[in-house]
Amino acid sequence: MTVRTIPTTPIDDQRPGTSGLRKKTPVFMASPYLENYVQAIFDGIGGVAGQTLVVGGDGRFFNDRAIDVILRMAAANGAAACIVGQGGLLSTPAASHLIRKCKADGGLILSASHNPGGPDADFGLKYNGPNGGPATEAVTEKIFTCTRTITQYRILDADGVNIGIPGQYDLAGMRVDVIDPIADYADLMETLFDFDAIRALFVGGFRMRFDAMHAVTGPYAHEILENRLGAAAGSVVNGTPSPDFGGGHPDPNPIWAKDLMQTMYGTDAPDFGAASDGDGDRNMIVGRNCYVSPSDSLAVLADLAHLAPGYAGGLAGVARSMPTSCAVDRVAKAKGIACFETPTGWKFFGNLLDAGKVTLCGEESAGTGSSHVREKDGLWAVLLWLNILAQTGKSVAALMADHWARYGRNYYSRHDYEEVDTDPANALMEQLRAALPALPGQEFAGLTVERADEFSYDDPVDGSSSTQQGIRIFFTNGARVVFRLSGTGTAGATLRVYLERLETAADALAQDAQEALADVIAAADQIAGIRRLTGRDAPDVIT
Ligand code: G16
Repeated sequence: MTVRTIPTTPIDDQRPGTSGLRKKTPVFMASPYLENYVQAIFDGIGGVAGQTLVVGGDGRFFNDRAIDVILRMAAANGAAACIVGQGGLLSTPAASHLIRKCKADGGLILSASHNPGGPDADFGLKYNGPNGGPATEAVTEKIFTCTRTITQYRILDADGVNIGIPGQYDLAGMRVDVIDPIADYADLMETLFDFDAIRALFVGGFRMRFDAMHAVTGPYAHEILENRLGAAAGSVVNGTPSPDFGGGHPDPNPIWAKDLMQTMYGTDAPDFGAASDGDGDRNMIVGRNCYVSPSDSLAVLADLAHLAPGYAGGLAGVARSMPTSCAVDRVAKAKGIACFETPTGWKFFGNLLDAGKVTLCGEESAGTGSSHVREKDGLWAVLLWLNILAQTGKSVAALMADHWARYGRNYYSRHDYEEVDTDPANALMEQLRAALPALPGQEFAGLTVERADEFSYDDPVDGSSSTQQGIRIFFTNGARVVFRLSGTGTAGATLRVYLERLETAADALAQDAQEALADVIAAADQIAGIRRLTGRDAPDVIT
């Protein structure tokens, strides 16, 4: 086995986005694209000599071959050990847990999350630090700098190890531990939730459907929901991970999890429905005839988390990304705990969690999580919901009605315009930015602008500052619209328009969200000229 040092030159487009580097699969497969980026990660974090790394991914097309390259490069760069999920599988939250549990120096997670997988679809890679969380902006910037200055990468010229069989292997002096990807994570869940109470729920005839969307959470859900908790066999559907996610789009929202929605809104629906995404960090919650928006889910979990043993002592504080609805803010206020508002991206929660300032965090993009790991966690959210349902004996719809009656309802929706040409998308944002000072006082679709700004964030823990994190327009009636360009797409630009309005009148809490937001939607289009600038009549995805 020899270590080869291969000369290379920088590749232009390796700037990480909201969550690592995501590109079309053929881009990653064209050597040395992956090799350059892996070497840049290693160099950007100051080298991996003597380090232990966790490596795993969501099983999408190219996952196994990419892991083979990463292991041979880690060995060639002097890493002491790599811990790899059997078959190259690790859900993102399970990888975060392993990094923390094994006190590893960090991890490489292979996923493009909710984006489709396959030879012509998407691939991604990100680095998580020793706290188990996504690299901070500062580390990400160092990695990016290394992609711009790279001159060579190191790789072992050898056969890799068989990651299909658990065991301990040696790769030119680097230990490779191939482990069961599920057991540690499932054990962690048992420490947080009342498994006996949830088991009793199922014994009593409670029915659920968990749609794993042919992605990584399937084996985790089979083990936890069916084997450990006794949900009926068949409660987990689409539970076998496939490299192209069964040809589907593993994004747990009402559009892409349509089958689950139809089941939950059909006759004889189960009591509870849930879905997770490609890498298992997102979740969707839906009761019988009752879809729960991610922002509402965060608010309900913040309100009732104390019903689960892991959170019985209460929450230190909560955090949400800026575009997430303000529903959780009122829960925090009622409980007298802090509520932080961060930019989009789970990496921004890491410092708050590490410093013990918050226990629960969440985002409108179907992500909720807690201090148990440093990633959002799909199955964790499902289990917390189950624990709350078991303790209260109420249905999802009844819990939502209770919540809105107490706190009011933040009608909320996100409209996505996907694969818009980059130039008009950038022009739209530029025009909005330029218009900000003149907006207050103006009226659009019957709503008057109170204030308008561009969100920036000063991290209260490390003092770092992040600017241009979304354009916000607040109306005098308390409604809000936010405009951002997504940082996770792989083709063109995705314009995200986040719409929100608080309603407290008792007889107006059960409206359709799009109808309740009709004036905010119209105002957003008038202010930003969405139709005019993008040429689109309607959003591609509404969540
Ligand atoms: C990632 C980030 C999330 C973010 C989401 C959408 O999630 O971790 O914090 O909310 O992307 O980001 P954007 O609006 O920039 O597309 P995931 O599940 O894709 O890893």
